[in-house]
Amino acid sequence: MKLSARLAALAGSSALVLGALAGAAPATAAPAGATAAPDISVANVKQHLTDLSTIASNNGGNRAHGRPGYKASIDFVKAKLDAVGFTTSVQQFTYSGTTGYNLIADWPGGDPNQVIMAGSHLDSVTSGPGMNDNGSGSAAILEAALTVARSGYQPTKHLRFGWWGAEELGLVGSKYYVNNLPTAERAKIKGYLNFDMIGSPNPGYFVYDDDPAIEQTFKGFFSGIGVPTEIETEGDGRSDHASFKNVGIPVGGLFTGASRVKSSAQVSKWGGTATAFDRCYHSSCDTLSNINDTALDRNSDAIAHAIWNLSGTSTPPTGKVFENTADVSIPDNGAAVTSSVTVSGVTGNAPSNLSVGVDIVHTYKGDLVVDLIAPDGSVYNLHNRSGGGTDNIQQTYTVNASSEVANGAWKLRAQDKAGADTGYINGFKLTFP
Ligand code: DTR
Ligand code: ZN
Ligand code: ZN
Repeated sequence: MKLSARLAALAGSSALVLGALAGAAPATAAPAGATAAPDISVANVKQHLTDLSTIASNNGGNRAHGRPGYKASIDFVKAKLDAVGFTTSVQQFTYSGTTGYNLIADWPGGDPNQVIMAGSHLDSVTSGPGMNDNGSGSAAILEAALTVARSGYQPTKHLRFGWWGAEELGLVGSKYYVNNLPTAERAKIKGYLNFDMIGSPNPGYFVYDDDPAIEQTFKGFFSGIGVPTEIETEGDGRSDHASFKNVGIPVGGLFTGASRVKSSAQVSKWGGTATAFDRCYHSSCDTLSNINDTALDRNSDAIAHAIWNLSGTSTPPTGKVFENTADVSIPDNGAAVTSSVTVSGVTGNAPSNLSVGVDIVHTYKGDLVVDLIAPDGSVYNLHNRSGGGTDNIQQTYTVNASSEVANGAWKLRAQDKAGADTGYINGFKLTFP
């Protein structure tokens, strides 16, 4: 059953209340009160790792900054995301005379003023293919992103993913991204989650202790599966989360250890041996055989848990909310229908970030044209037949309605322009921030 986030706005309620995600039972129990995220297929994560390993083998044995294997890695990840509907962009930068690349991927929808971002560096060192460092993090967030698309997840907050270049040379790519992000855009990022080495062969389970809410989200997941964790103490400044933390963005992340030696107490806690967490750190032996599948699986599921729980909730709108939850049937391949709300008590014009909550239940969103109609008849197109056979349109749009007088009758208009699939308007909500 397809997962779908439901705008379960209660009639008359001024708060945007999200129902829990309905759908596939998670492979692991979510902590009480948490949203159950889908299980991440570790087989799929391993397949992405195998593909990255092949890229390294075909390009001189590594995926390092400035080498062909790195750009081939970027192209590989980008193609996967483009194929499932992400909005991707490749950001170029120059370091030590060679071109570097960051890949940014946005999942359409969600509140653009509240962004949850997950990132991993995609580059390796020159000595090897970099499977644990950091194919593991890159492959895990790639599979998390593909699972978002596959499940049709429509979070309240906006989801963004990043794959960084030249981390091994000093967090170069992530610093470039943050430094070139306007201050107003930085402020929208409510959390950055970093995953760098999450499949170490002799693993520990370390959680970054930066932002308390993010830390607790990860800790809650691991306690839910009975795996003890420790705070990552050497992390400060050691990976791309530092670039975000340095500009005041809340950060968190996971780590399974590098060249440091696992203590006997940690062996008692996690198993393994009192040797390095990853004896192949920055070495040619950081290959596919240098991955612990259980650690990779647990951390991949922890990533999904954090993404779903940090993006599926929203601080209720503080402004005025106008809502119509009456069902309006949409005739198959027929005339347009409308659901309307009458706005009153709002002085002046509507805002440039008018929040338009659309909840349409339909079996083929590609049939639909959906518009917002202002009181004076101005038309703002929200959806124009994209999405193919995916079910439902359940998302929040942000419309620049600043040229419209706020008070009056606003309409949500829907028209089905192709045969065979049917549906109805389930809810229409305007929020004036
Ligand atoms: N700097 C990372 C590896 C690394 C070392 N310590 C930590 C702590 C937290 C995250 C990552 C790391 C690299 O070599 O890519
Ligand atoms: Zn490294
Ligand atoms: Zn790394």
